[in-house]
Amino acid sequence: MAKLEVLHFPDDRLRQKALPVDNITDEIKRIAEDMLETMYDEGGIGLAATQVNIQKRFVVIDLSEDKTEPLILVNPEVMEKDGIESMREGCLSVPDYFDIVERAEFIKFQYQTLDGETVIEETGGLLAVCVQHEIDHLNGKLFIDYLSPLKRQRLKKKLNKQEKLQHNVL
Ligand code: K2U
Ligand code: ZN
Repeated sequence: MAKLEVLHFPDDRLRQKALPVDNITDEIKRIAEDMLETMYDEGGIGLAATQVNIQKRFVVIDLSEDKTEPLILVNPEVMEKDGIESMREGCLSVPDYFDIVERAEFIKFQYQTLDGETVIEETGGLLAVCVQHEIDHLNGKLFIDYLSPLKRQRLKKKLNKQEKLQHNVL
């Protein structure tokens, strides 16, 4: 197992559209395990392969308190959406920034397991939000893209200020 580097906004590699997983190889399985270790270590509940610069369509999720219920979704797709919900989101690729994002309240989604089995599920709540957040990553989209231009401008100012402070310290 290994901890992977998580890319941070505004890294352009976060904007790439990931490619489908055609063969679920031992390497994909190993990377998924490393992604779970990285996610747990960073205190997250989801992580997309794009965030660790693997441009392939798979994500890991674990909503359990004791980190014992990992979900590995290969080629996840939302099939149907219903309702609207608003939740305060953060992102391991946008450290120290949280804001309200509107998404579908209920989703029907499909994915392949590491065994190649196709699963179709319907869900709501935090899992629905997390699946949508992670699939956005696979499409090069970040939760900050949903913010108003004013909020995005404020975020960029904050990041520029942090970058200048870091340069002054180094
Ligand atoms: O994709 C990610 O960056 C992982 C997110 C997933 C997530 C975001 C919003 C709503 C549901 C799931 C994080 O694992 S969860 C939030 C977070 C952000 C920064 C640090 C720790 C946790
Ligand atoms: Zn994220």
